Amino acid sequence: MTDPRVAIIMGSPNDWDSMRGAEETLERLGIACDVRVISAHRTPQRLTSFLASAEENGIEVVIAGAGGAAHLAGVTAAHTILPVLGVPLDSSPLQGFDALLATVQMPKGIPVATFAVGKAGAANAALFAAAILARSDESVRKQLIEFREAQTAAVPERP
Ligand code: RP5
Repeated sequence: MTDPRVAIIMGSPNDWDSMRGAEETLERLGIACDVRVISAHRTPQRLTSFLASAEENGIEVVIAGAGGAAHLAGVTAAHTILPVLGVPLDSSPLQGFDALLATVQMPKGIPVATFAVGKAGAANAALFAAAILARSDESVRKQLIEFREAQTAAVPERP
């Protein structure tokens, strides 16, 4: 496998069931990724040290999944100019609505691209990361086109 170009970070090991689809999607598109558990509040130093070297380590996009008062994507975006794709997760009594608002409502100046709550968002964040890479990588572009074609072909004309 080549060097990771996408980082997938999540606030808790308990987020992995929701976030594994991001890794699977990137794998299907032939994009190497680095998957880490990093919490903005429980492991703040892990976050800053990971982000301090992410760009020089070849990371081009960061996907950040978190639930509850989900500040991981926002804090990540504050520490890097890499594109940050936020995935709100359904891990609290508010069923992800809290995480959705926390992720999408970034104050002006530090953007986080926010995806759907949960597994759909994780997979779509990976597809979006691929779309970013595809702008300058013809092989990723081809993989993405093939993915779309296979997805279309898999939809039956009748139920
Ligand atoms: C967030 O708190 C994590 O992203 C997770 O979704 C949520 C709950 O974490 P655990 O208490 O299950 O580890 O930081």
